[in-house]
Amino acid sequence: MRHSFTIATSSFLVVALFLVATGCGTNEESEELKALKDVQITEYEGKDLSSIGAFRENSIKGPQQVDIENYVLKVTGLVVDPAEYIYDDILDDYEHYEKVVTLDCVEGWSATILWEGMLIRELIEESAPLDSANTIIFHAYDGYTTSFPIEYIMENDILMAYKMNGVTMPPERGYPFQLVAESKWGYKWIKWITEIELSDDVDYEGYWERRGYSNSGDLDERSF
Ligand SMILES: Nc1nc2c(c(=O)[nH]1)N[C@H]1C(S)=C(S)[C@@H](COP(=O)(O)O)O[C@H]1N2
Ligand SMILES: [Mo]
Repeated sequence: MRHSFTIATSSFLVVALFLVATGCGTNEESEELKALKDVQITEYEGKDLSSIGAFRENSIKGPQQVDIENYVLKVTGLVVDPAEYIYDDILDDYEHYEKVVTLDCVEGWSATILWEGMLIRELIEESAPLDSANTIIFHAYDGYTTSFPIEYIMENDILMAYKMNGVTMPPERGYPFQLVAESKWGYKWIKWITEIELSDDVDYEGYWERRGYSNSGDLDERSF
């Protein structure tokens, strides 16, 4: 008995040490994020904002470092004119919008941020979707995907953000671009976007959707 107790205790210790070593359950921040805290804004039009550091980092493959010199954003699939854009095209050629929106993760935390970016529908209209396109699938640098009915993106002024709380989006948060999928659960807010694919597959399921999360991702519905 004594012997098995020792084994159970030591395996518990190994698991606990592993969790501490990998940073699980904690809210570790890089030096870069700490520095951004001093320059980001904390209030906007009377609304208190969360800190960029308030997010819990739980991306499927950890933070991605996108090499902006080689970065291209593609619009593909069921369109008349497939297109490719570099980072500066998105910042310079489209009207700039800002919005305070709250991201709610299914884990129970949320963050209210001033997002700055451009309207994705302007980009999609340029490629002229075919009539058969009814779904938009977003792809990311880490292999993550998620999708939406085309009307959600075209009719709701949905932003693709490049700034948070007045500063350029840091790598952990999705640099260069994160989708501001308002009224949807956090797993719909895809970071490190690389491709916007027009599709006719209404049943397409992204990374978390394939693992049981709701495909609509609507905040007012159950997520699982
Ligand atoms: N590319 C990519 N985007 C992603 C994720 C991811 O793992 N990879 N995680 C999603 C989830 S579950 C949430 S809650 C939000 C915010 O996650 P963060 O706190 O890790 O930034 O990003 C979403 N976008
Ligand atoms: Mo999440």
